[in-house]
Parts: sequence; C-alpha cells; structure tokens
Amino acid sequence: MRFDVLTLFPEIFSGYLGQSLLSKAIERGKVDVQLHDLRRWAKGKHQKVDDRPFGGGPGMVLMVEPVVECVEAVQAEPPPGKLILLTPQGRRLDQRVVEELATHERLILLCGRYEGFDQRILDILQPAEISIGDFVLNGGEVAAMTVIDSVVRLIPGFLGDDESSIQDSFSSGNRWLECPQYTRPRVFRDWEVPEVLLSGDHEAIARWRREQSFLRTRERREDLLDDKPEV
Ligand code: 6GU
Repeated sequence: MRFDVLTLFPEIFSGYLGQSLLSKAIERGKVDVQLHDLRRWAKGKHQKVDDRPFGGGPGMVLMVEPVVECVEAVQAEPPPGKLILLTPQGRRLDQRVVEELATHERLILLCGRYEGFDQRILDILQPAEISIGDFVLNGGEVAAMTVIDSVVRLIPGFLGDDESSIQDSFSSGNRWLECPQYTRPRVFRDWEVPEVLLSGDHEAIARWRREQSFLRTRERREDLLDDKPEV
C-alpha cells in the first residue's frame, strides 16, 4: 500500500518511518511512503505557501496555488489515490474509518498548518476530510502519522503470521476493550498474576478473558456495548 504525504514539514516523519515495524514493511515492499514538500511548489522568490486571511483575523492561511498544483502533480502519477485532508473539521477517525481506508491501494494525505486552508483548495480538490479527535493540533502531520499507523496494521502480513489485528479492540469482529495481560515474573512485590492464567485450562482462560473484556468495557466505555454492528 502506498501513502503520499504532502506537508511543509517532511522532516517530522523521519523518526516515525524509521521505527522497526514500519521500516521492515517498507523494506519488504508492503508499504511505500513518499513525502512531498509543499514548499517546493511555492511561487515567487519568497517561496510563500501561506498568507494573511482576507477579511482579517489571526494566523496564516495555506495558499490555493501551491497546494492544488502539488496535489495535481502527485495525483498525475498512477495508481489513482484517495485524497484525504487532515483537519479538525473532518470526519472523526475510528476503526471503521481505518478499515475503509485500508481498502484503498493508495492514500494521499494532505497536512495543513497555520489557521487552515484556502476554501478553494477544498472546492477544487474535493478531498475526504479526517480529524483524529475533538482537540486542536498544530498541524496535520501527527494526524497523518496516526492514519498511516492505524491503516498499516490492517495490511495482510504487516504484523507477521502469529499476530492478528482482527482481534484488536474496535475492529469489526471485536467492539470490546482488551483484557488485562501479564508476563513474568509471577509475583512482583506481592502482586500476583491471576491463578487462572497459570492453570493451563484453555477454556477457563478464554472465559476469564472474555469476562474481563466485558467488565472493563462496561466500566470504561459503556457506549461500546450498545454499538450497533456494521450493516
Ligand atoms: Cl487532522 N489536524 C489538526 N490540525 N488538528 C486536529 C486534527 C487534525 N485532528 C484533531 N485535531
């Protein structure tokens, strides 16, 4: 799966893309991330990509010309991608949206900065708009990484054979929160691992885990219990 990221700050992505799980997937050709520096599309000797808003007000607005021309140049290269603009005005990202995004062969992620985009960018390009939650970030870059990070988990083979994203909380098959997990040692400062996990009784363990998932979901996220299944 291919991601194109359009940003004024491509350097923000280098640490993230270098982490082991992702760099292995990139090496194995499962994921391809291309960064595009919006500033390269700036016009004039001042390399301007943003300007003051007409009508006044604080902050700067991303200019229509460099953004539209950069997107069009990236889109000219096949395969066609789904264009997504990261903005707090967008549709809220959740696992259902992530699952839908993962069906695309290519995503083009447009990151904003400053106070926003010139409205004509949206009118001309008609992107899907996505937000990662009801709070404001300094720019779309961290949100774009969130989209990439959640989508790549669903690429077959990304997690390796013995791990499965199907069991993740919020995925279509599982709307409950994860149960508690333990590893060695069996006792730490009088804190013991629940006996059932050491019992070797796989049925009892599965029952305990389902029950813990349910209790945790009821306590923390009751809203998930009456989530309607997908139609
Ligand atoms: Cl996608 N962008 C910005 N700037 N802030 C956000 C966001 C995106 N999602 C939540 N807050």
